Amino acid sequence: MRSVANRIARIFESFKGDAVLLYNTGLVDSNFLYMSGFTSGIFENSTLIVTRRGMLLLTSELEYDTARSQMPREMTVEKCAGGKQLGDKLSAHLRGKVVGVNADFLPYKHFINLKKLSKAKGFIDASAAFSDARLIKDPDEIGSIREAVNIVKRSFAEIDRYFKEGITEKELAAEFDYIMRKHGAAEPSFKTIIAFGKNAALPHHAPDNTRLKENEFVLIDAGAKYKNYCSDLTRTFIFKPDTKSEKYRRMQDMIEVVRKAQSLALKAIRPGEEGSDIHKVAADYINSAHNGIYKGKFIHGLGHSIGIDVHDGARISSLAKTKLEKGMIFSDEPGIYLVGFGGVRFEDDVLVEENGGRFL
Ligand SMILES: [Mn+2]
Repeated sequence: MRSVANRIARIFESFKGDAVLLYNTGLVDSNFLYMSGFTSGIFENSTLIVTRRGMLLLTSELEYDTARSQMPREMTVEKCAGGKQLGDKLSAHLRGKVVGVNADFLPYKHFINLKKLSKAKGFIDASAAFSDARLIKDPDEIGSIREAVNIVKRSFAEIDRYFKEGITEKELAAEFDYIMRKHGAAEPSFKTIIAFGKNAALPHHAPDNTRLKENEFVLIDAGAKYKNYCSDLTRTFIFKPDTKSEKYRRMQDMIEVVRKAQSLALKAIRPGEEGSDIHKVAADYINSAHNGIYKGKFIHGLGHSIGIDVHDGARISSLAKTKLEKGMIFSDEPGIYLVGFGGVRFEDDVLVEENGGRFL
């Protein structure tokens, strides 16, 4: 469990306060998962106090044993019923201190309550210290994301047996989610996108009752969660291609151009590169292909960092400034979208290594 000690050290390299207070509401703060490493339990309304010396978890009796069975060496667990008891424990540890909170997550109402209970000297936003630390993955995290990627790849390899005329996008999405779970996913890392035909021109299309027809795109954008970590991959298939049709030739060409853009971007990735330059490699290729017939049809950023959250803090786009470093994991997902016709996207997750990028 050395990784937990490293995480504490990394947080306090940039965060200059005395302690960080992470409070789960009905939802779980992903920084709570990052620090605890817990993969079982719900831990709603639980409180984690992180200091340079270690962590104190205050949780209900309900989850005390679940916490004890998973706690890293750096953690102490105490039962806490909330209310006055929470106030007593918080003020015992935080009175007069400078305390960090995760402003990306903690709702204002809860913040006001914690402020009153803790009697801290002051509060500062510690969210950047966490998002910066989380950008660089340690070997445990890389292993979990690699498995989350493999679950989706194995699912892509099986899903085509469900491609049949008349199946709806919703039905295919249900099959895909079931297959991912059979392969070990704790859950999908986001709502699976399935888009047939023209719907594939909408990057965030929600599966509906559209039915599959011959010689049409099947775009699947899906991710799995494994030990709290996400993957995010996209494949575009053509169902029962009519290889002599003009439509097929157009669809196939879009696939080839996107595939090539994706691999050119991958080859450009290495530590020290600027993310927006990597985006430009893919965008320039798509915009100039066949004298510009797809110019302006790649309508989103090339990628985003992936971790406990599927969009884990940083982006690769024409606008974002993100200096690539060893240990970062980003999606590489160019696309071409022709409204009224259809769209193509391919997405893989790239680990930035010493010598360049590598698909997980
Ligand atoms: Mn993505």
